[in-house]
Amino acid sequence: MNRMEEQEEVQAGPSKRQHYSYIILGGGSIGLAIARELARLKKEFLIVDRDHARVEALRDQDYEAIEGDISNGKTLKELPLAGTEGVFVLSSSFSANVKALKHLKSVSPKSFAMARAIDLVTADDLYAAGADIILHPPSIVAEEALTELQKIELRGAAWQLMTYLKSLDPGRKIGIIVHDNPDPDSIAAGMALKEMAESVGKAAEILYFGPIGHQETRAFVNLLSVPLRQITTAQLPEYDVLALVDCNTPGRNNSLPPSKAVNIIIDHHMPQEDAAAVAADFVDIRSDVGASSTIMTRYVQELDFEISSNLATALLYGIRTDTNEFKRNTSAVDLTSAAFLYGMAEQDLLAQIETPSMSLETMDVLGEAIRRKKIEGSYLISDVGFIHDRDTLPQAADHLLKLEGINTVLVFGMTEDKIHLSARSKDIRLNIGEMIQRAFGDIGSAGGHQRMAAAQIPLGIFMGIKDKATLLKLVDEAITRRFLATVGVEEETE
Ligand SMILES: [Mn+2]
Repeated sequence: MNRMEEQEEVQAGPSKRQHYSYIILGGGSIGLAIARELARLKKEFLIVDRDHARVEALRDQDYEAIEGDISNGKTLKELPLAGTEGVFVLSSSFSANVKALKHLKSVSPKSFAMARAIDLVTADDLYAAGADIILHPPSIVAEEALTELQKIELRGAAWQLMTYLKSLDPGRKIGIIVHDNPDPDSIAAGMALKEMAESVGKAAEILYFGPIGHQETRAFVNLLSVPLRQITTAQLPEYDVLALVDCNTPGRNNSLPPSKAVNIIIDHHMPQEDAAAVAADFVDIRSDVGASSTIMTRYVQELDFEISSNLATALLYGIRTDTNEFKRNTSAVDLTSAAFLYGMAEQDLLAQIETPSMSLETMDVLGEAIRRKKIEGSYLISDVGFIHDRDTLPQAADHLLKLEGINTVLVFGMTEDKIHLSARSKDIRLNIGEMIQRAFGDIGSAGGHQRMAAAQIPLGIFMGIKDKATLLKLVDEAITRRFLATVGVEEETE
């Protein structure tokens, strides 16, 4: 093929699509292994190889591939490099890889380059030519490709984030926004980002808008002395750089104005709407892990960043709570991250967080729940009346379940416009989640599982009742009757 045709090929291929997440230079066996993984992860990518037959074979497998000599500067110049997450330089020729890297870094200095080393001796030359990461084939081929790619991506992201933090002007202040009503995972991830920023001399503060509702989270913040600042949108201009952790869209699960631009996004939830709305200088959203704390732990590991035992404790607790003790949305990375943190974390502190001292309101609600309990066989029902904080209900229910002879507990209370219910059961023949769903699903939102359940019922028609005592009485009767009828207990039988 002559040079003219080769250039036409280069232009004809990518014109089909404007943007690729990855570009693979060299479509041999390693290139193909990476391509398969990228395809499985539904990433957009383009393969460049100078061998005509190989390109044809790749296209037969539905990969987007074009012919081009990767050691030629012109080939690199014509590639759609803008906005790519990374470029793999994988040919089997060391000199072609070095040339490709040099051209790549001259036409697109910001491109993240991962280059194949034939042996570890040549790795230094590849670094000198501009490689950000060296892939050493035996380890890639030997290990499962998925974990390898996950590792490569995390390593790439860790370095990109660090590079970004370093590039910020020293005087700029970073505001790290954890979501409204922050949970331990978001706070721990925010703490990690703060430590990373401070390690390169950048000031950072962890910010939140909503209240910290759950008692264990308050214990977590106090015991680990997490520096958190509650702010309002009016205070946002104090920060030059904004980061979102554990959420990914301004205005969604955080009180940022939806039009507000953010600079950093780190999350493990998929964006709800089109991904185009999620834009920042640095974005790392990976829904294949169970916690944002896992992502931050991997960053810390990749960067060989020394962390305090406080941060290790926080991250471990974040992973454990977000994966519900590794029972929900858990991946192998969550477990290896937790294992990494375990030795550094303070176990005593974790134990204290899990058994926090009780707030006055919880104590009041528990007192009320005990005083107003009604027992029907092994069922205990308690109406605690008006409440401010609905998080007090599950805690009261947990305590009441400890009562001798009681297997199932229902505690409920009222806020301005809703009735909140919390149920617990240790009766293995009963699925309390299903029971609550059957009893209240048609008049409110209800759900749960074998041992715990919750429901919220809009006050609706009861709202018209002005007399509080009457309202309480009616609600109490209605809820109790429905619950007992569903579990099959008739009132006043004992
Ligand atoms: Mn989370």
